[in-house]
Amino acid sequence: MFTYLSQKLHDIFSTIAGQKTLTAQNIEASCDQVFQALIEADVPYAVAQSFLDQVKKAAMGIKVTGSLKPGEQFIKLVYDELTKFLGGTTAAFNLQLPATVLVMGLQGAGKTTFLGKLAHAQIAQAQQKNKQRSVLMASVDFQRPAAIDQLEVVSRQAGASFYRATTTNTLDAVKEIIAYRRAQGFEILLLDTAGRLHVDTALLKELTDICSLVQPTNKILVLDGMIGQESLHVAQEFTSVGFDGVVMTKMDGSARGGAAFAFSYQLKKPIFYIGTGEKLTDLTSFHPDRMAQRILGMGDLLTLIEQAEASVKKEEQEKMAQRMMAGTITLEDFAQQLAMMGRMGSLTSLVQYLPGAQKVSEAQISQAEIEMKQFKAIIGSMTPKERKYPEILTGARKARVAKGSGTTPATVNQLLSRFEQCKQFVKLAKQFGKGHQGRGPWGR
Ligand SMILES: Nc1nc2c(ncn2[C@@H]2O[C@H](COP(=O)(O)OP(=O)(O)OP(=O)(O)O)[C@@H](O)[C@H]2O)c(=O)[nH]1
Ligand SMILES: [Mg+2]
Repeated sequence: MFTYLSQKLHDIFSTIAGQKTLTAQNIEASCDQVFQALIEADVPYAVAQSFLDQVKKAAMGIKVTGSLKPGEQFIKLVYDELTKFLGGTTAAFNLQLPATVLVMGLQGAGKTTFLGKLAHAQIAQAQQKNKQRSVLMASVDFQRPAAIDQLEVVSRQAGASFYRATTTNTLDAVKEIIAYRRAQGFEILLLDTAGRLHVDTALLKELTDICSLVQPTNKILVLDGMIGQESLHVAQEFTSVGFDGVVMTKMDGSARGGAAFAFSYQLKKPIFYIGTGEKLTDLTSFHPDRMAQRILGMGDLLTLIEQAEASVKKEEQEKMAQRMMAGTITLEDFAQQLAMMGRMGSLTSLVQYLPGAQKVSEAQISQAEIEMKQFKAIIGSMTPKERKYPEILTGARKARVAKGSGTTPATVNQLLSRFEQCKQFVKLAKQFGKGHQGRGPWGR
C-alpha cells in the first residue's frame, strides 16, 4: 500500500545512508526530496510540511553515536518520527468480551466485507488457543435490498452465526437483534449498518440513534482507501457520531497511502486495520512502528513473524530469535530458516514483507524459489563443521559440496554471500529495533 512512497524513500535514503558526515545542507536536501515524495504519494501538503518540520527539528539535535553511520542515524531519526506520526507504537484495537462492534461508513466502503474478516479473525484466533468464540452477525442495512443477504453469505463463509430481524424499521430491528443476542448469549455481536453515497444528516442521525440503543463497545469507521485524501474529509464528518478508530480498505489497489499516512495526525484517532483484498483473510493489523519500517524499506519483520507463528513451532522460533538477537546466526540457522519459509507458504506471499521488496519482480521471485531449493541442497551436502565454520570452505571443499548437491561452485559462493548479507541485515535490524518498546524486530 505504501509501495510508491517506500520506493521513493528507498532511493533517497540509499544516497544519504553512506554519507560520512551529516551537514545542514545534506539534511535539508534529503528533507526536500522526502517532501516531494510525500506529496506525490497523495499526502496533504500541510501534513507533509508538519512531518518535515518535526524531522528537521529532531535532526538538529542529532548526535552521532554508537555503531550507526551518520546517514543511518538520520534514517533512524526519520523512522522514529514516522512511527510517532503514524500513531505511536500501540496496537490499538482491543476487543473485550462481551463485545458489540458497530461499523459505519459510506456506501461501498467495505463495511460488510470487513465484518466478515473480523469475524473470521476472531474465530481463528480463538481456535489457535483451542477455544470457541460465539460470534453473531446482524445487519440493519435496509438501504440496499440485497445488503442483508450479502451479510448472511459473509457470515456463513466466516463461520459465524447470523440473525435476520423480522422488521425493516431500523430501530425496531436493532432492539430485536439486541434481544436475540442476549437470549442466545453471544460473546460478540457484529452489527452492520447502511451506507449512503454521501454523508447526510439522515445517516448521522440514524447512526447516533442506533448507537444510543446498542451502546457499542467498539465503533469503527470504515473508509475506502481508494478515494485518497477525500477519506480524511469523510472521517471528519463522522466525528459527530463518534468512532474509536478506522479501517482503511482496498489498500491493495492503486491507493498511494497518503491518507493513511496523514490519518492519525489529522484525526487523532488510530487506524486499526488495513483491508488488502476481497478475501476473508485479507486483513492486516496496522502497527505504526512496523508500518514505518515497511515504508522505509526495512521490511515488516514482525508481521512476517506473526504469520510464521501459525505454521512454525514456537520453541523452534524462539531459539532462532535468540540467536538472531545475539548476532550469532550460523549457516545451520540459515538452512532452518529456509525450511521454515518452505512451511510458511510460497515466497510470493512472503516477499512483500521483506526489506527492499518493492523492487522484486515475479521473475525474481521464481528465481529465488529455485535458489531456495538449491541452497537447501547445498547446506545439506556440507559437513557439520563446514556449516558451523563456513570460512573453512576451500575451493576443493566447495567443489565437493557443489557435486553433492547437484549445483555448481558458483551457486555455493552465491549462497555464502547471501548468508553474509543476511547477517548484515540482522545486525542493522537489531539496531533499528532498539528504539521502540525495548525489543528488536525479532523479539516479542
Ligand atoms: N480489493 C479490495 N476490495 C474490497 C476490500 N474491502 C471490500 N472490498 C470490495 O468492495 C466492495 C464493497 O464492499 P462491501 O463490504 O459490500 O461495502 P459496504 O460498505 O458494506 O457497502 P454498502 O453495504 O453498500 O454500504 C465489494 O466488492 C468488496 O469485495 C479490500 O480491502 N480490497
Ligand atoms: Mg454493506
